[in-house]
Amino acid sequence: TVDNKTTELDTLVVGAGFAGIYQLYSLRKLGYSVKVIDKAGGVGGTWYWNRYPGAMSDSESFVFRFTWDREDLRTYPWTHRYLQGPEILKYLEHVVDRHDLRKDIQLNTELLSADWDAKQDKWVVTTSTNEVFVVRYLITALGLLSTAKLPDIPGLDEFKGQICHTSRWREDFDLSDKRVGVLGNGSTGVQVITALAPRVKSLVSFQRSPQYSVPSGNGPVTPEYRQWLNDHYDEIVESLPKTATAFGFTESTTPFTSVDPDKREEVFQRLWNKGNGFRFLFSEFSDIATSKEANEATCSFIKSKIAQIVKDPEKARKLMPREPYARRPLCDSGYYQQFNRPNVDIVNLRDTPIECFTSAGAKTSDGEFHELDTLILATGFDAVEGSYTRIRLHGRSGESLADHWKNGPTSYLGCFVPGFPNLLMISGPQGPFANAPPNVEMQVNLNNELIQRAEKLRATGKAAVIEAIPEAEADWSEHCNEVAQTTLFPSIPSWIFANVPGAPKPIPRFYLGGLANFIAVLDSVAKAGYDGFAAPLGNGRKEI
Ligand code: NA7
Repeated sequence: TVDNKTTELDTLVVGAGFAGIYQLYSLRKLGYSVKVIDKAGGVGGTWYWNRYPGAMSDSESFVFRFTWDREDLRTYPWTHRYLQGPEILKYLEHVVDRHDLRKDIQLNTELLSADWDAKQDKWVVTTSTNEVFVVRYLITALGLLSTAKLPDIPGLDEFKGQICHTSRWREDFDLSDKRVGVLGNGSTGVQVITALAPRVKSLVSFQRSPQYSVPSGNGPVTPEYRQWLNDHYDEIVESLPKTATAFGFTESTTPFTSVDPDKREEVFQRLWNKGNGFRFLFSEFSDIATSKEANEATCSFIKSKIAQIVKDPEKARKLMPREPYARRPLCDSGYYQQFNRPNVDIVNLRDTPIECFTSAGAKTSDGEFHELDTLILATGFDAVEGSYTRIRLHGRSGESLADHWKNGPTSYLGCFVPGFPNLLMISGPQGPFANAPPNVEMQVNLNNELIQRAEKLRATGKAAVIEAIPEAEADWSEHCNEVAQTTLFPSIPSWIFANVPGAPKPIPRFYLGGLANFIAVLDSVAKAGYDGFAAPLGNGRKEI
């Protein structure tokens, strides 16, 4: 028999990363009973799990933190333009302690199932600890990228060396005298390759899609700069939601073609010198992500840099991207330079795919055998909906969320799914694509606004739940698709824009219209009497 403990709460929050921490803090402040559960053994979410060498946020330090604690914003120490993974983890632990949040966070507790009980308008949640939580609101702060994706390559199970996915890093691995293979070269692969190349006996990077990367421009910040930030933090915080990406700079409104052709190279060089992938993509030209001409010029510039940096022409050839610059932009601290080391090589998997792994390494289609002691899988994540479809989540009709999303993940405003009342997703599918902490803060604030509205109605005897109507979901999904089609992102099957097999049309996993436009939509939704939400909380219609 199972010994179930039942706890009744207003709200259960799942996930103790940036989103869960702020959600807990703010709901507690509003006076609701709330608990956070997380399957990890510590807080920090992404930064708890991703402990591979080189892990770093490429949002700049001054905007990769909470803005709601202004005193902490000004006093918490940091030294460099970017924060390394362990520093971010330490910061989040600090926030949890500073606000005494730990007492409402239950670790080592995984959400197993959640069922909507329409008789009492509550979620009944079971966990890996044999507990039951009966809650009015279920807030999922599961993270965009938390379910590791493992490659399906023959013989992988037979590999006898050390092996791990980057999000399950094995701190006990000694790599110094090892022949290391790294599979994958997204943000993670680029960071781990750059960090490990100088430290290992040899490293071979297996790349299916070589990527564009620009310098991060990392370095120490001066006390004067920090003081300037402290003096201006109020304006900075206010400006973030008025921008598209919330990365701490204002996106350019200057189209590439409006700039004198003789001056364009100079602009690219300035961007290269300044560093940061998002600045490169958005801060000087307005249309690199949307105009073919601008994009091609950007590709040519970065390719010319690769050719200059990488001395061996054959390695340089293999490192050249063969696609538009239309993925999540990368930046690095000397990534291409690593390939000038004699102990570092690249295998281009489009030319020579891995046929199989054996106990001792990888065999590629050209007949070469790559002997490996260690294999690092930097193969990314079952992104966005991957965190949801693996849990048993059943809505009003008993339909599972996985079933609801069989043609691809959709939502109203990135947070709400019809048939799943009072399920509030933070960073759910088709939410805005922007710097995580400000983006998450905005979504938490939205949740709080809706919860307060529903609770006020309930206090007057109305059975109010927060539930999107199907037309609202369909319209929002269509809108996300239209916006995405104005960009070059759909041309590449990256985790930002998935082409779900069998889906009637490709489904973007994000609203690519920017944070400021998203907030404008939220404002008009509220002004129209909570358009797209079921009555009595909303107007029960879809008008805007
Ligand atoms: P990404 O960006 O999804 O990168 C995964 C990489 O792994 C990418 O290079 C993939 O190649 C490669 N991959 C995945 N599966 C395979 C197989 N089966 N064979 C060969 N190569 C494979 O994940 P990251 O962890 O780097 O970054 C995720 C985000 O985290 C990042 O954007 C930041 O926002 C934080 P492909 O490109 O699919 O050809």
